Amino acid sequence: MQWEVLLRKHIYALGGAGLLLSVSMAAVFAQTEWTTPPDPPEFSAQSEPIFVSVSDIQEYKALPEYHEPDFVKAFVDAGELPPVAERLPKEPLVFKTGNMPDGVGVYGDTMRHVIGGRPDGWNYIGGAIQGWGGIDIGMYECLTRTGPLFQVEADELEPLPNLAKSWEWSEDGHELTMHLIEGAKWSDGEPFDADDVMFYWEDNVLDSNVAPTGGATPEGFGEGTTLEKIDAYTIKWTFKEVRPTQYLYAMAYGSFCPGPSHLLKPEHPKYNPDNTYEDYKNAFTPEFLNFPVMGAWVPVEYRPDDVIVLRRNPYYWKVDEAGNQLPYLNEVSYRLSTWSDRDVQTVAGTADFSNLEQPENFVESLRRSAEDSAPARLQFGARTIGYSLYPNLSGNGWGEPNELSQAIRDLNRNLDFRKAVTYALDRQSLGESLVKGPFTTPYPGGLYAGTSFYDKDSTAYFPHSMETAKDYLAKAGLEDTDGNGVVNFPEGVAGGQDVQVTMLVNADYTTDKSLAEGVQAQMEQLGIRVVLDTVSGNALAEYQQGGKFDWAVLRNGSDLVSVVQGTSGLAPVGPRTAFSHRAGTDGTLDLMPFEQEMVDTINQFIASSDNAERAELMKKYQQLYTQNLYGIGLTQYPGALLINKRFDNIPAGAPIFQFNWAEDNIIRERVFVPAEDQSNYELHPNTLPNTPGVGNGPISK
Ligand code: BQZ
Repeated sequence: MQWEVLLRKHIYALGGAGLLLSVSMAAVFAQTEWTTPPDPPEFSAQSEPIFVSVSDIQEYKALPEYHEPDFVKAFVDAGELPPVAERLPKEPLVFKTGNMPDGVGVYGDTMRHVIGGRPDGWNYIGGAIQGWGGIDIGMYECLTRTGPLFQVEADELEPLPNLAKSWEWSEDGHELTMHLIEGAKWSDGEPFDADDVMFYWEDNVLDSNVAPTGGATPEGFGEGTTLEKIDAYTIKWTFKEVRPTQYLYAMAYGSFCPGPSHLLKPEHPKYNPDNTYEDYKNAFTPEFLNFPVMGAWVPVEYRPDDVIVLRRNPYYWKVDEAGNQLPYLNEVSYRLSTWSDRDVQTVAGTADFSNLEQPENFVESLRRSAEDSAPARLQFGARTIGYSLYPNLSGNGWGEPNELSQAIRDLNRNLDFRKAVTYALDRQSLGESLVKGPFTTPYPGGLYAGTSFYDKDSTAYFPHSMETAKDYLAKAGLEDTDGNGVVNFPEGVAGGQDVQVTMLVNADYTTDKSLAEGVQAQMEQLGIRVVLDTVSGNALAEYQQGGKFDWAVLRNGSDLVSVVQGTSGLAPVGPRTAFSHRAGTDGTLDLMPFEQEMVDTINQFIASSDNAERAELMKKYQQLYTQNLYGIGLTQYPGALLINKRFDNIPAGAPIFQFNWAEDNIIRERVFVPAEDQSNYELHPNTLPNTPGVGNGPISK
């Protein structure tokens, strides 16, 4: 088989690959109808991380001198920028040379991304989307950082300081005092301080009219948690739980990345009665250039359906140990194309970065990358990409279902119906429909076989059996009374019509559509009609958050991969925390008993700092999830990092997805191109944000 030859060149025995596998024989199920999942076929991660301590990666300290690119120095000499030392905080974040695979870098060059998303605005905390693919990760910095944790020893795991440079717990463990980096500035020179943090918390997270893009909700930080400003650079959390270190992960990317309050506050309806919340969310369209960021790069050009160009942030608050202000790369760009094209262009060398996550592209990418002349290196990691079918479990109106959808919701809440669906799924053939070979493996649902909390014996797996599936369908009271091959609701339910399910699918990915079509075909054999509702990524978020679906086929987030990142997404711990079960129109969550047990287990997990207890709680969670089919797993497979060979400082074993995506994990602000390998690909060489003539559109409002 072609892939065998290609793989052999690339990979060897599966190692830890940054994800520790723990197998416990302790919890053995009482033998029932389900089994444990089949052992995945041998697969290889190409390289393993070099495990370090958090302190090996970075520290905060003042250095004797600082440096900047020559072209930036020209702006200083022209009086258009303050000297670099004045543009840096008192104690910048210093990346340690020992953790840089290729050491201190040099300035220059650009990293060219291709993405399938599209920007609808820069107000990330207000709910606007920038198109994904690392744009937001490069623009918005968060209190803590977890992407690079793939290289941190498992027993030393805790989020990296970031905008919060240090913190300490009170004696009683209910208070967490955090110290923000002092003297850092937004990319427009305005100071960053606690007012930015409090605006994000009070007027975006706590304001239920705002849906921050990273999905933050108050419950994500614990029921009843409060946050207060102590002074310009000090904030204090107060939790009901004792020392819930878990929430430090929620203060990382996605859910606690403050925006520039000096620009956003005047647009927020609380401070500007002329604005609606929609006006606030869309206050900074993609045409608005030089949107102030704390990130390494600033948007300076936007051409619809063509490109977004970002140039280095002259006030970026991180340096290397030689005092060089980061980033080394002067520019990053994002071609607005498709996710599949990202793979194709990176393999071909016309782009520089891709998370190879669509199996349809695996073999061709492997073939090309195996050639010595290949422009990009390809590095497979562990199986951290997975898809599930999520039945909408709300029975009390979330998403305002019509009569048919309400009847489907009621079926979704019936375990016999969910068992019929899971037994009808032939996961092996679903995986092989994406790519042949050792990549995919049947995925039962729940925690991934790779996280350190995974326990095979706590994982219920219902092997494919169409006969058993049909038995369960009958048990759920469904029969094909009109003989058209599709079962009908019982008399008096939805007029006894055919059981027809609307299934939400992300239109931006070939893989999502392939899987959905596979599920649709297998459900047809079972006797359920599935209608695909295929929507673009930006619209998908609204359908999903709005409950506008009967079923959804979704690629899973970091919560099921790492457990500690996005933990509040593991169960409906609050009205707006779970993918597939949110509060109904009356604001209440109609949890089923097993869901309540899942919520209690997650809350206990978050409140516990005892590792043994946490491991046991996750076994219980896995049993509840997989025995009750909270989500119905489909397939799971590894991703591969594709990066152009000219870049240095790419950490060994960086997974494309674990605590976060590779755009965060590889620490792009430390990535550089040796002088002798630098390209002429920069689109706006020798320019800086907030300088006239760079891109199209206004420099500021
Ligand atoms: C990676 C990622 C960086 C979002 C997005 C996209 C959105 C989801 C998810 C992935 C894209 C890439 O994923 O597929 O490889 O570059 O951007 O953010 O799927 O539709 O809403 O959660 O991260």
